[in-house]
Parts: sequence; C-alpha cells; structure tokens
Amino acid sequence: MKLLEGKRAAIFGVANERSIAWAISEAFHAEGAELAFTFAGEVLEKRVRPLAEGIGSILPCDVTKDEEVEKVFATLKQEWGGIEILIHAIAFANKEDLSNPYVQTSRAGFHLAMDVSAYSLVALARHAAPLMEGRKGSILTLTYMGAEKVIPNYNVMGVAKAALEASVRYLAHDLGPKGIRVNAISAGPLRTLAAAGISDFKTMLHHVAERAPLKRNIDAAEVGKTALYLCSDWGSAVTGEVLHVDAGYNIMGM
Ligand code: NAD
Ligand code: IMJ
Repeated sequence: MKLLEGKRAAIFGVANERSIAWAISEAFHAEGAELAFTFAGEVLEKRVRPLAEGIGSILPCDVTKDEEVEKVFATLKQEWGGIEILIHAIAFANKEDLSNPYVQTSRAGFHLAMDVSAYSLVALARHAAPLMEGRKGSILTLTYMGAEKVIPNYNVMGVAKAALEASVRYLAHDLGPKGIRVNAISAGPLRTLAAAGISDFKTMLHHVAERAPLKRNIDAAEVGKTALYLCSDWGSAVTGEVLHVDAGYNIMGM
C-alpha cells in the first residue's frame, strides 16, 4: 500500500518544473495521491497545464481574490467531495522591496507581501477545513529562515514569513480539534523562479554549503520527501511545527 493511497491533495504554487510545489507533487504522485493544481494568471496556466496533464486537474486561483479562492473550493467539493491535503507554496513581494533597505517599505508593499504570502494561508485553511471534515487533514506551507534571522534583501518577505510561521501555530490550535494538522517546512535556498534575479544567489548557495553541518545545499526532492512525511500518517502526531530542511544551516551560531 502506497503512503498516500486514496488521499486527495490540492496544490497551490506550481509555476514550473523547478517549483518546490512541483517536487512535492511528484513525491505525492509516486505515493498514490490524487492531485489538483491551481495557477495564478494566464501566463502560468501555459506552464502548469502541460505539467499537470496526466497527473491531475488544474484550476485558476489568484489568492488575493476572494471569489477565485471560493470558486476553487466549490469546484473541489463538487468534483471530489472532500480533500485530505492542502499545499501552500506561495509568496510574493514587490521587486523593489527585495532590494531597497527594509526601512523604505511602503504601506502598499507591506500589505501586498502580507496578503499574498501570509494571509492567503489563513484564507485557504478556512475554506479547506470543511472539506477535510470527518477525516484526518494535513495543511503544509513553505517558509524560509529569513523569518527568524536577518537575510540581506529578504526584507518584507522575512516579516511576512514570520507572520506565516505564527499563523501555522494559531491555525494548528484552531483546527487540531477537527483532526487537521498544520505545519511548515523551512527550506534552504533553491534555484526556483522565486529565487531568480536575486543578486549573488550563487554566492549565497556557496555560503550555505560551506557552513551547513551537511556541507552542501539541499534539492527540491528532499523537500518533497519531508512533505510526504508531514502529510502522511507518518506525521500523525506532528502539528504547529516549522521543520527545517536546510542541511542544518539554521543551527549554526558561528
Ligand atoms: P515559485 O516561483 O516556483 O513558486 C512561487 C509560487 O507563488 C508561484 O507558483 C506563483 O504563481 C505563486 N504566487 C505568487 N503570487 C500569487 C498569487 N497572488 N496567487 C496565487 N499564487 C501566487 O518558487 P518556489 O521557490 O517554489 O516558492 C514556493 C514557496 O517556497 C514560497 O512560499 C517561497 O517563499 C518558499 N521558499 C522558497 C525557497 C527558495 O529558495 N526557492 C526557500 C524557502 C522557502
Ligand atoms: C528572496 C529575496 C532575497 C533573498 C532571498 C530570496 N534568498 C532566498 C530567496 C536568500 C533563498 C527566495 N525565497 C526564499 C523567497 O521566498 C522568495 C520570494 C519572492 C521572490 C520574488 C522575486 C520576484 C518578485 N517578487 C518576489 N516575491 C517574493 O518580483
């Protein structure tokens, strides 16, 4: 029996084959899960459709739009009746807010980063919970060490990730009595679209590989394997947790 046989997962955040959400999807598919993907905007639909083909359905969902969020869950209810797993792998901030000093962040830029990267988990969890009613559910989000420590240029995203991580704990408290677990994976740096255009990303990868206890970077498949643990019965007593998948980098002080 495969680990996720009979489980249905809604995956938010696949942009292309490099996306962390895609690595999670591949791990879930290999373990027998049924998948549904969402995409944000027509440009990404062209990328996501060929990937999803054959392994799952696809639905539009820009998480800043309440009506699109409602529609996705109404469709999932209609098509599947319920879900067991929700993956949230979404983040966005204005480009200039990831290069200017943090102190210059505008009110609008702060709101945008918080809305897309933190509040969206609350909205998705609220809509997913009734679809998970009566069965064991698992909600998983992706975060980064910039929530805990200063990472140059991560700026407003670090603040949004700190809110996201606190949300994981409050959601775990709210939804625990319904049998729904809520966790986060704090992943080490990975070359995805969200990391494209970051100046000196290569230097950052070297910095991590030199200092991390495992003396290397991670790959997306390793995030997939940890997601499998957290979202399957193997993680049945784990909730409200932020689990680092970063070759141990975060434990270092010097
Ligand atoms: P990615 O660019 O492949 O994924 C980001 C996703 O966010 C995209 O699919 C994009 O469509 C989606 N998104 C942005 N705005 C949206 C909106 N308004 N509505 C719906 N979706 C929206 O990059 P990724 O690295 O796979 O990022 C996934 C998650 O992993 C993010 O939360 C990111 O912060 C986190 N993370 C990434 C790294 C890294 O180094 N790449 C490290 C730790 C955590
Ligand atoms: C992002 C910015 C600065 C430093 C960074 C990152 N480091 C890493 C990332 C060191 C690993 C990637 N990351 C963890 C993210 O969460 C990225 C989020 C993101 C990226 C962009 C780029 C394009 C854009 N807006 C973005 N919003 C959020 O316009």
